[in-house]
Amino acid sequence: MPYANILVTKQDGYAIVQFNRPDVLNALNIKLMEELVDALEILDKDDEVRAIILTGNEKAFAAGADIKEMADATAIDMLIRDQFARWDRIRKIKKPLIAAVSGFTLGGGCELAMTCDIIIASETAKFGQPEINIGVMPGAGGTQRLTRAVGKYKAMEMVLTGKMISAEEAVRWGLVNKVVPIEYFLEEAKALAKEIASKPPVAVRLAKEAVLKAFDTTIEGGLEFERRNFYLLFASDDQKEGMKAFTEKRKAEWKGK
Ligand code: DAK
Repeated sequence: MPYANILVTKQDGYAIVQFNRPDVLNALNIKLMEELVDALEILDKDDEVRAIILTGNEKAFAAGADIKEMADATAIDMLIRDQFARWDRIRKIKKPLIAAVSGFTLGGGCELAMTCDIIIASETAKFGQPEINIGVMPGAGGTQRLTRAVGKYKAMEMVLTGKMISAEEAVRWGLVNKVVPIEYFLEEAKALAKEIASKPPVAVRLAKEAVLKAFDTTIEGGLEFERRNFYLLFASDDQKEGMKAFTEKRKAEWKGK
């Protein structure tokens, strides 16, 4: 896949998408976001890929949307360009997304990490929504996903002061799954991706969908949705195989059907 701003690799049943604008701390410009969404949609349909890791480098996951690119825009330019509309397509990706973050994870970078399903951080990761310092506010989920992750008071402090929090605070506040030494953050994410890739793909897909449903429904509606997905899995070959393998005391062989 010939991309200029990201690098895409595949191995062991998962893919890694690495942001590749190191000179500007992986600032997310229009081109990078176009490439990212394109790659994710292709990988989402690729049967060899059962989980996707998004990562940057040791210094930055991403320091936010590219400020220089939008600095002179008027509201009408923003409306007509509608460059941010493609961000919505990332939350429609059906395969599990794992963010492996290190260094600056700010603004749109933090929001992109929060769009993922699991976040693994290096000890050096710094999270923040600093948009307030440049006269704007979070626009890709920072006020919503951050609030659901860390609660109203901490989200309010981060959004209104723009201050960064450390990886250690982030894990304590429930914003990340795990913090590991810098040399292991990608390895840890790969191990997780490999483990998820070894699970029955249809069940993984419906389970992700049901967990995400919890963010936009009542408990009643969510439980109903969960139950339907649970029942639906009894139409899969993998459910028959999984339960048969259990009773026969052997390892299941998944077909992904
Ligand atoms: N945009 C463009 N360039 C950036 C950048 C950014 N966000 N962040 C860093 N850079 C560039 C710097 O300009 C510098 O480039 P040169 O000067 O060398 O050409 C290079 O990266 C290295 O940065 P620094 O020299 O500043 O490095 P330091 O270590 O001194 O400082 C820093 C690191 C991360 C603290 C600092 O660079 C910084 O404060 N960066 C800006 C962080 C920020 O404000 N991020 C939020 C941006 S607004 C939406 C979707 C998304 C968004 C909005 C709406 N919708 C779906 C509607 C997102 C908005 C944002 O993210």
